Amino acid sequence: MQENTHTTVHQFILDRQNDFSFATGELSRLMRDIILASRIVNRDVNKAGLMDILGNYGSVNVQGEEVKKLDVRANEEFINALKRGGECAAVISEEDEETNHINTRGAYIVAMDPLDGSSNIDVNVSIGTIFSIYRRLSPVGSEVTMEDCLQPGVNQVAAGYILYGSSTMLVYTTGKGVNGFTLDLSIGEFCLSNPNVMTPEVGNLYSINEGNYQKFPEGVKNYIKYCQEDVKADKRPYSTRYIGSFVADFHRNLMKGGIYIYPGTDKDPNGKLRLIYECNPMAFLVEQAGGRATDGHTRIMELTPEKLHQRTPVFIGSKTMVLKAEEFMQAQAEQVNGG
Ligand code: AHM
Ligand code: MG
Repeated sequence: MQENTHTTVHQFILDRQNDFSFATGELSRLMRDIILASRIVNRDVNKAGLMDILGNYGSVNVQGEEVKKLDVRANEEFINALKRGGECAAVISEEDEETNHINTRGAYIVAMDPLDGSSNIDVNVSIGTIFSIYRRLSPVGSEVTMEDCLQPGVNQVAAGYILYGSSTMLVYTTGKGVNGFTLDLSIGEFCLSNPNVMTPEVGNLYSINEGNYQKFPEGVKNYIKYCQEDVKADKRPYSTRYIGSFVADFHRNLMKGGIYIYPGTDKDPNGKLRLIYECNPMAFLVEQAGGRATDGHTRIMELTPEKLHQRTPVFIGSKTMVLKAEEFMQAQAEQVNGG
């Protein structure tokens, strides 16, 4: 029989335990809990059409059982795994308005979007889970405070995503580079497939919902024009690629080189994506892979959250491309201030 020589994610974490900011094994156990829940969610995602879990939350299936939307169910799976594990003090989730207080003896705060890309869930298009881990600021054993939950992204000790795509992948960082693992269904383990991921300095993909073009700030409109110009020397015009699932769009651009933008508009100056559990974890990952993430002016990870579900504009991806988009935003700001 052929020997399986793949490194599983658990082996990888054990080997790298000293890389963790806190080498006590707690963070490894927290990762173990997240990974377990992601495998359960992966199973549900793969069988979604057969499980009465597509569609709207609140309805009742033919057996008279309550039908749970897949994102609600994923939220429960992650929270249950984190409750069982004991290392997590509280969870901030896109699915819950308030913080979930889990265990006062836990040392970590987990922020997550259990299943991002909800518009794609029912139509079999890639979706993902995004997670971010902070060490709590208040003493272990006490109640978790709002200050624990509203930490800036620079305080993250780990972050990552699970992409439920043509294969299922886990990509994460603990601040020492980015590594990617592919779920091998035959053994039920994530195995190292993409060690030391670095994103290209520049790519030729731009990802933005251009249906909103009329509402975009001038700086973004001008950057899109720049992307579309015919300049062979720097691979322009770039190609548009937009799935509408942040994890899938981010992952493709991370691997191939590109920029993802969800800008603010006059009506929604903070855009759509959430700072704590969507933008900060991706910003941590992209920076660790050599890329850049800003709100058009300021580094995402230096923004101070004021509320749990705060939104922020986001420009994220290959460094040179994000810097160029910022130049256009800066030019717009100068024009406004000058005039
Ligand atoms: P969600 O958290 O409700 O799923 O919304 C986040 C999603 C992202 O995955 C995606 O990039 C974006 O919203 C797409 O929004 P739009 O349809 O406005 O382009
Ligand atoms: Mg989301």
